[in-house]
Amino acid sequence: MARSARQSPGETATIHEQKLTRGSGGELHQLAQGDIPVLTTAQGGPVSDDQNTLKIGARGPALMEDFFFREKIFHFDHERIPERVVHARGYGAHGFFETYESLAAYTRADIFQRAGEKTPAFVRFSTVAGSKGSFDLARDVRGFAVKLYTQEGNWDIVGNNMPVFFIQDAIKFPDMVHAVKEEPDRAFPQAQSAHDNFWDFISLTPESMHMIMWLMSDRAIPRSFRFMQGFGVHTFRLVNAKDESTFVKFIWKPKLGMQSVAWNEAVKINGADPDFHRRDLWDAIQSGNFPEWELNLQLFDQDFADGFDFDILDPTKIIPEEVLAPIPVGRLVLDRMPDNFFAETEQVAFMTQNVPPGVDFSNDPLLQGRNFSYLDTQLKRLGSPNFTHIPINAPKCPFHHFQQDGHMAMRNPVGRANYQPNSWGEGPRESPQQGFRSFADAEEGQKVRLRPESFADHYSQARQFFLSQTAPEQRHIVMALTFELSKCENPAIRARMVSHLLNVDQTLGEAVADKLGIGKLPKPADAAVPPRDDLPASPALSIIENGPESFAGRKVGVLVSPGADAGLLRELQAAIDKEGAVMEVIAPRVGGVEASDGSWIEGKHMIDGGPSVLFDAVALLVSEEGAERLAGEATARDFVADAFAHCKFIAFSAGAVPLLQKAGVDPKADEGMIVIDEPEAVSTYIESCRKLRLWSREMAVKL
Ligand code: HDE
Repeated sequence: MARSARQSPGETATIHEQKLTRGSGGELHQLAQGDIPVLTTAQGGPVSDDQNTLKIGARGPALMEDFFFREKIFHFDHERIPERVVHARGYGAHGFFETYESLAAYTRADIFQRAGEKTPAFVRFSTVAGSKGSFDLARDVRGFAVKLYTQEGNWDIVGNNMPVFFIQDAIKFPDMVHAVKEEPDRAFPQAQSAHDNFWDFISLTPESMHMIMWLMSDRAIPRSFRFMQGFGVHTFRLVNAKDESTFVKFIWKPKLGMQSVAWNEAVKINGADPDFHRRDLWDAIQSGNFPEWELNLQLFDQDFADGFDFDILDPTKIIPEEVLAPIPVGRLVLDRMPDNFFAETEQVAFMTQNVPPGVDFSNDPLLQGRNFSYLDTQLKRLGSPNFTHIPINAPKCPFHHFQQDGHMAMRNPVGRANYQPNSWGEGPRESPQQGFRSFADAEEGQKVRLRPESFADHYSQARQFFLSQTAPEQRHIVMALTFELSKCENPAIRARMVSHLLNVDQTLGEAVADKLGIGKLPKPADAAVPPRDDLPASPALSIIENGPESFAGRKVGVLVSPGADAGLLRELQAAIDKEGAVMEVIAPRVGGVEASDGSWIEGKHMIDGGPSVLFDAVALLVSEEGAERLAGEATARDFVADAFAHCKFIAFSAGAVPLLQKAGVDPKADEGMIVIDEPEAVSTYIESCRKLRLWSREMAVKL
């Protein structure tokens, strides 16, 4: 029940029938009344004045007695918890997983028993290296962590958007992370791998070469969380009711296809909207465009593993989709944002060891190490072994155990017996039938610290990845390597990296060396094993080859000026809506402009706030007069020049020509330039946009 507040000191006034009080600065504050609840302390005590501390006289010293002030400041002082040591910057959403068909033949996990079964899910996407407040479009791996609240407890698939990892053994993880994070003496660079320490470590760690190809590819600068794949990375096991095991790899595939941005674009997006990925997910979910992924399984047995070119326990290797087809087994839909970021996204605790009966681990040495790390890290971060009591981490199925007490215990066992066996007839008991049974794999051997010989080939799959990329994607890898290594001050590190690249691909190594200005090509690095014959290219590894079928989920930025053709704008809006895409208007003033027919076009952005890097395609609906005025503004010229340089499709009304010309863009440059006020032009434009980018322009613009 709402208590009525006593009035604060100070003059009160009734304006628009709301009770207001004047603070010491003369500003007005609303008072509790009617439906507005009374402000209280955390102990529930009503507060009379939230504007002034308790003092002796209006100008006197503050009093320790002011328990309300002390509680408020005390709590504020303790608002921060340690950020995650890796994956600190993340963004999450709720949703569900829907099982397509029963997988009982492979697993006894309850989640896979019934077609159509829906399981609540929470997903957190993240970057790895940057701090919590870093920008979204760092060149980095993205975390893709999925918590499935199954009827047999929480199952966490703590994956990344790349299917391989930098290292083969968990003992190297602290070194790898130290190397990529800011250098400890100077505390920079933030959220980037372009520095000496990272490349020093990498160039001394040949097992990372395959991952480096992924990290230098466009996969590391995704356009949206919604357009990236997710991978469990390690080989896991599924175990059925007969205790038979099948090896499995987990792959999430986005329904809207894959898409990344260009590096030059990423750099600018980070300035224009550091929350680009967050905002994108928020906007999509809040507007009812729920992103969706299909869970695919690569299933295989011991015979396949024995016959495969590489060790299935080696987390620096993939099984190409062309060698072993992934099978779609369900879909993940994200349909609700958390109510509170901290309570849910920040406090969510993912742990690789959270698996239900019917899912089990392999001996991948990275996975084995992770199974220790994730529990340990939650205690540090969340401060109590009772972190499972936090609603986001609590199972949604019945659970019973005897764990008790500790900091922040929200629920303890009830009754007398808090142990078992007991003769009180109280409490839960274990169940050999329903409980988790580890797959009884036979293991024997000497205790050793050894890397298996079968992990020794570090270059063949790196080469396969490079050769599987389209020409623009290969160019991007060359440019990314050149950029990153150009930031290394020590020339020896650059040369050592080139010596590895020569083992991946001679032309790649030569191109990077050339762009870095390395006059004398270094000798290729010594390889632990001789190179094998080229592996067949895998088209599944290319983003461009696996783009969307439509422009759905993408965004068009329409730049308008006073006198813009309102009819054309409506036509464009209708076509974009039909495609399932989004249109946003950019105007010289955010309030909008008067259109040709006297109607009013509202702006979503002003030009400085809506540069073209925030959109997948742009349109210029400007009158000739408007174009001439805009041509005098640097931001408007950048809008056009960037859209062109980033190979985007540009629709423009005939009046826009002066703006294009001033921006240095030839209106007839290529088929990506579409005059929009001609018949059928709107549909031609939308059709073109489905290709996302006109990569053939890239060589001309030297992106
Ligand atoms: Fe992690 N990792 N990791 N990692 N990881 C963490 O756990 C660790 C690895 C991944 O959104 C930490 O709760 C070790 C691979 C994601 O909350 C920590 C090793 C993959 C997230 C940890 C790895 C991942 C983490 C830090 C090498 C892809 C964010 C905070 C053996 C398959 C989860 C935390 C979220 C987070 C340890 C390697 C994915 C320290 C020791 C490989 C998506 O426990």
